[in-house]
Amino acid sequence: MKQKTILVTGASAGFGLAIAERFAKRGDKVIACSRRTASLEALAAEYAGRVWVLQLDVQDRAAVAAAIESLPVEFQQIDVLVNNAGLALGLEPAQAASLDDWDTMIATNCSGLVYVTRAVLPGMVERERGQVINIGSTAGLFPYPGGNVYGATKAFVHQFTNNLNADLVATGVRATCIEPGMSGGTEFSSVRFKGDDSRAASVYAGTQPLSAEDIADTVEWLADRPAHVTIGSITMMPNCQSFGPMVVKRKQ
Ligand code: NDP
Ligand code: 8X3
Repeated sequence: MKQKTILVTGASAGFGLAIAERFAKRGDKVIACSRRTASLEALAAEYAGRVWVLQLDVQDRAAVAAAIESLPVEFQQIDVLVNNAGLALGLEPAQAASLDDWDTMIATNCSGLVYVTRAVLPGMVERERGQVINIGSTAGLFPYPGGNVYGATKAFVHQFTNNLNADLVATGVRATCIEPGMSGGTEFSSVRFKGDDSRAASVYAGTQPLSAEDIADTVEWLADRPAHVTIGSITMMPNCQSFGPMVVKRKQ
């Protein structure tokens, strides 16, 4: 298979690190982006010449444009963009949630994702080749208490992916939204609960959640589909997770 160039946002931890490592290991070229760079540098040291480290806050629109513009020539022809950087903050009901947390989720999960996409897409369309793989969530499909803005940002990711495919029809470029459910072994819940690691661990107690490797499997499979195949979305859940009934509160 031809060597690909893959840009992964949020590559310092969790899904993004597993995805970056998977592609570097199989011989592809990886542009690994996040704000923290220690694990990116470790990856670059292990896979010398195949990993380009990009310290980047996806919320910074000018920095995103400049970073993509100034990639070294051997990393410029991006075949696969994995928009993975994202976070949930808090689980309070909407009437009590922090507006700062809401702003950060919107700025990262929505604005950051569109900044990176807008910077990378013209090159893909010009080359008539490319894939955008967005990491959504089951939270964007199914509501849950406390999911308010986090779920809404992931619903944005879902519909943005659909609308990308509307614009990109017959260009050779396609988009997919992967929508995972409960996934463990990442920093997600620790970030959501602001470092309260025992609360974070309780999310996964007695379960076998999806792992970052499960998500990397799906990204790898998508990247290997032939160019005429567009897969709009993939929903993934661990076997221990399913849907709840509608809630009805009755008067006593
Ligand atoms: P992690 O917290 O382990 O990883 C999140 C990554 O995003 C980190 O590398 C972090 O890097 C990066 N990131 C966060 N903010 C920014 C920013 N402003 N600019 C650049 N990078 C940023 O979480 P997961 O791996 O679990 O989650 C990855 C994605 O998958 C997220 O979009 C999440 O919403 C989604 N998801 C997660 C699920 C789960 O249950 N874990 C399920 C469904 C979807 P750094 O801090 O170094 O910048
Ligand atoms: C992460 C899954 O259910 O915690 O997107 O929102 S959930």
